[in-house]
Amino acid sequence: MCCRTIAAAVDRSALAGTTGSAGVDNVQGEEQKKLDIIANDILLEGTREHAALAALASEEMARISRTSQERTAGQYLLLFDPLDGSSNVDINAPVGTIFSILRCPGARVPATEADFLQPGSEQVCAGYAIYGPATMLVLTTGEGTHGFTLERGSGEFILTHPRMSIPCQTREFAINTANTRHWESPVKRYVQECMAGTHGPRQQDFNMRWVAAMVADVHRILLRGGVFLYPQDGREVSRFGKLRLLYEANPMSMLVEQAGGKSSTGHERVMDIQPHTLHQRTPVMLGSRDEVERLENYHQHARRPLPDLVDALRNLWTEY
Ligand code: FDP
Repeated sequence: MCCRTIAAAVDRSALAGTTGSAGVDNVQGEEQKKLDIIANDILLEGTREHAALAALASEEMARISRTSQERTAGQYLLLFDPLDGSSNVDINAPVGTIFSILRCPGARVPATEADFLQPGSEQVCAGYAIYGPATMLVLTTGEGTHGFTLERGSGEFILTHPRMSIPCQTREFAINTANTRHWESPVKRYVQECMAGTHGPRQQDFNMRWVAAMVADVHRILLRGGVFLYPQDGREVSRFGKLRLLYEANPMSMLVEQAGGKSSTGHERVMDIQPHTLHQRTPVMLGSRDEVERLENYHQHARRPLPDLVDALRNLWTEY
């Protein structure tokens, strides 16, 4: 219901004058778009009265918001990124809503922020809506990942992509290569080897895609495979990665794992991370299993000093 309303708001944005910046920053110090705020309000409005929910958390809100059920102890906690990739709105490119549902531990009354700090493996449901040429809802409750397409006439989501499955192997990767100089050596090595194509160690040509909306990049991977990387890097802002653990990385990781893929920070499974703060960031590498395992391998390898030297020599060799 909320996703249908957000889809309509995105659809009308150029006509309604709701593209562009709202002129304020969110809790993470990032510029808020008008539609970030609109989508957040739609979700708050549409879920606040839900009997099953104890509290909500959003990328756009510094603190959690308790629902009207706080006294009757709703059983679940809802987390969301109301409009992922929102800079795409201004150019009529895909954006989405990402969400995650957790059990409220012991159905405490009222729920607290600490109740939200659960590892991704505790999620009972995860999903996203993508607002592209068609609006789709992609969901998992732990029994596979399934895609539903909005039929605009009836307003119903019809199951069109049952049991989505990510092939183990791929020749497509997604990363913002403008950040190459900031990456750590295992990520540099991985991307350089992909770019070296048939003459490099991978002995095959790779393709690169970057929509700059995680929801769209992950959607492509669920449909045809690939690997998506937003690693930590040398910049202060992404020292611990860019993506938010609780309402971006965890739900996407559950969807990917339920489709047979893998999701890692390079060092550990994303869904095993014990969160410490609501808006915590994490590095993410997810998608086709063989590629994510290769990345983990490179990270493990890079921890030892000698392979680090080998990497440095390899980088020099590739650069000159
Ligand atoms: P955005 O900031 O536009 O919301 O959530 C963060 C995110 O988008 C992802 O959806 C996207 O993959 C990434 O950031 C884009 O990052 P770059 O600006 O580095 O391209």
